[in-house]
Amino acid sequence: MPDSAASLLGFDDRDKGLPARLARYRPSHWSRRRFLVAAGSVLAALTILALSFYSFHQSPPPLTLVDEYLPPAHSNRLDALVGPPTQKFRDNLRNDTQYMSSFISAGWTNDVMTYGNLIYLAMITQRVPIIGNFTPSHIGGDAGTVPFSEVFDIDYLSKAIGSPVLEWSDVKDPTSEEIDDLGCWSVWQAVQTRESEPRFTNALELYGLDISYTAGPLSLQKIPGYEHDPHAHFWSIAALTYPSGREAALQPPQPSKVHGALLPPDEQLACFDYLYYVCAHQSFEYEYDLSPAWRFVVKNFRFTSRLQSIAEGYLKRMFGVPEDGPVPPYVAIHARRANDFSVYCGDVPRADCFPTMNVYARRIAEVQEDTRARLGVVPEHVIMLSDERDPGFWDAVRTMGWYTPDHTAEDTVANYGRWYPLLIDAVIQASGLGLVGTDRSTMSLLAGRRVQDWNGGVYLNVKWGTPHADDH
Ligand SMILES: Nc1nc2c(ncn2[C@@H]2O[C@H](COP(=O)(O)OP(=O)(O)O)[C@@H](O)[C@H]2O)c(=O)[nH]1
Ligand SMILES: *[C@@H]1O[C@H](CO)[C@@H](O)[C@H](O)[C@H]1NC(C)=O
Ligand SMILES: [Mg+2]
Repeated sequence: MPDSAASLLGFDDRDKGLPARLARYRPSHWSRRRFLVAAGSVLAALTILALSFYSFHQSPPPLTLVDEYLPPAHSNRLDALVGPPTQKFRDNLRNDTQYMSSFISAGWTNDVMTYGNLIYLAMITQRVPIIGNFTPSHIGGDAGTVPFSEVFDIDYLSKAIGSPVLEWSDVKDPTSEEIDDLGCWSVWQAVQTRESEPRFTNALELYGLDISYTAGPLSLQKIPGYEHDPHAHFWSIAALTYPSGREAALQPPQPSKVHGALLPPDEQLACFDYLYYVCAHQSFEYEYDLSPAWRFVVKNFRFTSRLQSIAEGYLKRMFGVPEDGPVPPYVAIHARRANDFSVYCGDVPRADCFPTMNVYARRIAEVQEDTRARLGVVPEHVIMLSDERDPGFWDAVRTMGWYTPDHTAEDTVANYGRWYPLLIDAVIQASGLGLVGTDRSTMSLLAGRRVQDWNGGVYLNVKWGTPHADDH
């Protein structure tokens, strides 16, 4: 039976050996008497608080809102730079501001998510993010790049998140011939076991950045050494941007490609090779409602009004409604069917692997049921968007009475460029009252979240892989 007061309070004497300097932190130091005195004081304080609260209850004191992550003194996003784009990027960095950058190298939606992760990481470390253009991969390497700000309203984004967002073309003159050395962390070398090199990027070619990489610590990986999941946590990476975490992780840098420069990771412009596989809590986190990168950042990637109105023109011509009339409510289907998805079919023939029109029709009916019950609206128009090239597929779509944007007849590529069939399709996927997407497609996923969060609509996915995959 315990007899000391400390034991009665649930403490024991295990830490008697603590040095005197630390003894006051020892729980057993809290004698019963001190506990009673402390409890008395707390009670008194609570009474005073309650009384003052009562006397103020009709006019609560105004709150002072502090924009925690807002880097100081930049209300216009370009104020986060010294001035117009310079020949060498460093000449345009303000000496009172810290920055962050990273690069992309995957399909367009993956790249949107990667920029979202970069911006979120910059927010939580109070740095100004510098993002680059979108680079072509699925649409053909020779298609050229497209600026982020041609797709998304970057001024809106900066205001919405309370932090300036910069593009490389704001920082460094895109026509500059200068090749700037820069020290960056390689997250990729730390989190995956298949390749020894940093993640490939176009940073040299696009921005004239000759990067010397330092491999990140293996502890960046969520499950260190586990070959099937290359995710890292936002805060493990963030730790590298503070002196203590940086010092602890430093190792010899690898030579840059052009100058053979050996540079430790830059402190003013923190940079990382690749931030796609990053999460706060769960791998592939954009799939979950908690996703902070979606909720704090990518939700605010609103299409530019130019792109939105181009897409609305397509919708009106498709539906045969007047140019100055409203677009009727519709449901979009995103059918992802290209070879990078059919490889997952294995031995199952394509026709059995991907969903049939009837499988889509059942999901459309479910979307309509939901909007009827919840919003009192039944979107009758259905639009199919897909990366399928087989004309037989598109014939079947028309047989269902569904609409499709006609990028051939509209001459989209000649009028707007190689990126626009994709961009217009993405806006159409995002602007309906419902999206029926393809399971495991990030393009469906982001479009679906836009439909949910922007339009109050419904997002359902179709499962695929076998003829009965979507049975439910
Ligand atoms: N135009 C057009 N392109 C598509 C469509 N679906 C897929 N693609 C192309 O395929 C790429 C898919 O890669 P990504 O965007 O990363 O999404 P995911 O692979 O589906 O997760 C897109 O970026 C487009 O280039 C579509 O409905 N319309
Ligand atoms: C920072 O830059 C400003 C403006 O160019 C300059 O006046 C100031 O002296 C600089 N401060 C430091 C510490 O270099
Ligand atoms: Mg992809």
